[in-house]
Amino acid sequence: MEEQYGGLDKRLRRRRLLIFLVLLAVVVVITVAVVLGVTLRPRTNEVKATFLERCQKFKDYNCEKIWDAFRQAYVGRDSCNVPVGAYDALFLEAPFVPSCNRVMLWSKTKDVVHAFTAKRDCYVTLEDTMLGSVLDGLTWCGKEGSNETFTTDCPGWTECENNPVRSFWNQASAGFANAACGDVTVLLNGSIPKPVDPMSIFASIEVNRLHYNRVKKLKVVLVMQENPVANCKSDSLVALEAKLDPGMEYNCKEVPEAQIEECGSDPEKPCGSCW
Ligand code: JS2
Repeated sequence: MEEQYGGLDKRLRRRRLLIFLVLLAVVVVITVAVVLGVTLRPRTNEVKATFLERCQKFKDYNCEKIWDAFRQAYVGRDSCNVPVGAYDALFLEAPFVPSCNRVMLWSKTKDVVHAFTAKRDCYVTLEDTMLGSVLDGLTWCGKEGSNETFTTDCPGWTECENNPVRSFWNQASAGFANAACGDVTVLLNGSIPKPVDPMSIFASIEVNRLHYNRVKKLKVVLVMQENPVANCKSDSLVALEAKLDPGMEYNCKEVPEAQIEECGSDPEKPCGSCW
């Protein structure tokens, strides 16, 4: 008799364990589905809201029209098949305004540059222009068969050449450099062995577009922190000077980062005295 109950008890325990495992599996599947649904869901509204909010800070732009010109570059496309030319309509809708003696380029110095231009309006970086501003820090892509904008599951910068973010910044940097005239300033990083990295946007795209018929001088500010590893005589800087159009003036100054920060914070000081 006892064995019979013991067997019944065992079957009962086994059945309860089975029900528990099935319920646990259902909970796990639902949780994974919800997490994937949230992370991979389209974010059109979020990206569009940020885009329009930032765009509206600039006068005389039809922001809705610019958003439409922007999205048509990548929506519905394989996000490794968005070449720089996909953004042509966008840059026609919002071309860069020529800027003389105010263009500031940078490479591996984004934080110090934007901390400076946030306080002083004597220079303009790409990210201070309308198009550079609306997309600064954002990630976006489309998917074949979808009309939406995604911000997750997009290709990284090096994953494929023709991804939406990389093609935008490459095309924007080219357009911004083409609109430069007079003196151009570039802030480079003295804490790295090669302040002019040939693979960088500055070296591979922007420098090639500084032509003597518009740009008369390139001023390099080599930002020096504690224990710098480069100086104005470093190979990559000598090579930079050699690359410039004949006739274009060049100078390079090694400037402590603290001096740039301090000068940027003092509105009494003319920008030109900061280096
Ligand atoms: C801005 C982004 C993002 O002269 C500068 C700027 O004009 C920039 O557009 O290109 C130059 C800097 O690029 P570079 O020389 O490759 O230096 P880096 O420090 O390695 O570049 C950081 C990334 C520049 C392109 N870029 N620019 N805002 O949100 C942004 N995302 C990327 N990838």
